[in-house]
Amino acid sequence: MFYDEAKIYVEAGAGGNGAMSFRREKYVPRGGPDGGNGGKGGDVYLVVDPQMNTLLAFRRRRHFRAERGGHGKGKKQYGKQGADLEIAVAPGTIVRDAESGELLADLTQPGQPALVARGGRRGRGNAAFASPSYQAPRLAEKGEPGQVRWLQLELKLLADVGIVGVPNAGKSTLLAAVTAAKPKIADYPFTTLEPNLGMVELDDGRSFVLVDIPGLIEGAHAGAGLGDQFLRHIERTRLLIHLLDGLSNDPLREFESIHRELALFNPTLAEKPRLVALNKIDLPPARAQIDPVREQLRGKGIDLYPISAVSGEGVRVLLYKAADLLDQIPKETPREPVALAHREAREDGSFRIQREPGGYRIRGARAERLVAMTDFRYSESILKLHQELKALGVVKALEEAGIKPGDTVYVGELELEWGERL
Ligand SMILES: Nc1nc2c(ncn2[C@@H]2O[C@H](COP(=O)(O)OP(=O)(O)OP(=O)(O)O)[C@@H](O)[C@H]2O)c(=O)[nH]1
Ligand SMILES: [Mg+2]
Repeated sequence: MFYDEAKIYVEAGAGGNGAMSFRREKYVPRGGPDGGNGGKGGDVYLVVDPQMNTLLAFRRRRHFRAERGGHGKGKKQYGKQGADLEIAVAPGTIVRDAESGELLADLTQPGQPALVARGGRRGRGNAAFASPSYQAPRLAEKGEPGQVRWLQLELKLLADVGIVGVPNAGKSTLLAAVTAAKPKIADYPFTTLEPNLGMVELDDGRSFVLVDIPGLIEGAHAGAGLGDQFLRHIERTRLLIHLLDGLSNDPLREFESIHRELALFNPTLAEKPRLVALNKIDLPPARAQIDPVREQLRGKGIDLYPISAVSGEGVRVLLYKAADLLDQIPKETPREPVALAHREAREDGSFRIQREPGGYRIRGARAERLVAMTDFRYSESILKLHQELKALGVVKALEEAGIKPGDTVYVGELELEWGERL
């Protein structure tokens, strides 16, 4: 099981309904309208929590709802605003709309919130509609439904250094030797089934995050072995340690085939700065390979770092070299979160009319919102909706499409019967 992808459902709170109410007082024969507005629905945000490093939490909980706004009441009492909901995600989480695939946010910085579902607008109470020429409005709006969507979360682990190599090279042994991570280690290939992360802390105070991924073999990009599904975990690392198995018959051939697999997955991986280490030099057959392998790599302009992950020989030199290189390679500058606010605030009045069996469907953000906010208990609300749809051009478009009284009009989740006034 891999926990670096998750699909979650987010639902912002609906706006509270406005109230329809008239003042009742002793000795005042006709009180004015005093129905208060509803409260705005709560928004849903994703926020980076630096403590988290997986999306594991979303296997236990997938559905998230922000609070709805309170309903307005008489005596001009406003409904309370629905509380926003913040969902904690690990740094490096990429958020997409699951349906459209649209990138919504790329969350790297702690505390950086991304709005992913907008709470519904408040419904206005009848007091809000009162004017000198309209002194006793008998209508109120319903709150707008909150935005609802499925999100696809993807976590690219933010490691600085990735260890790559054939199965059994000793990658996990090296990770375990230099960090507090406790990966599974065994003398058979494909011991590691998912990436392990650990923090290296050098005694000069420098530190970096190391990730060990499952072993690669020739053809990994086409699915051989465990395939290339883990390579995305090292796409954002700044440096690779390519670990060669000192007990292999031909470490250099393996070096080249792994390098090809990296390039086939993503050419930038093959271009990443890297250190090449030959492991297991505590064993004589491995030690005997140092000179020939070093010689062959030198021909390619590559230095070799002989190490033993078990005895520790050469490891310190390798880690210091890695830290020195990292000092020169800038960290990926965190990108700004994709701003959603302005894009969604711009709700234009465009719409389409579609023929459906037995009626017509209106598609368009504003038209759908106006209908969703109409409280059909009040005939004045229906009249107001009619005027609004007329102003948008919807009524004319329906008539041109040939609508007749009695036909059904579908808008969002509602079905309306086209009548005298609508
Ligand atoms: N003698 C010796 N054995 C080592 C050394 N490093 C790893 N090994 C052994 O090599 C075997 C494989 O080690 P792992 O760390 O599991 O190898 P890996 O590269 O993570 O393997 P996969 O996860 O399967 O890709 C284990 O039996 C280790 O004990 C070393 O420096 N010296
Ligand atoms: Mg391993």
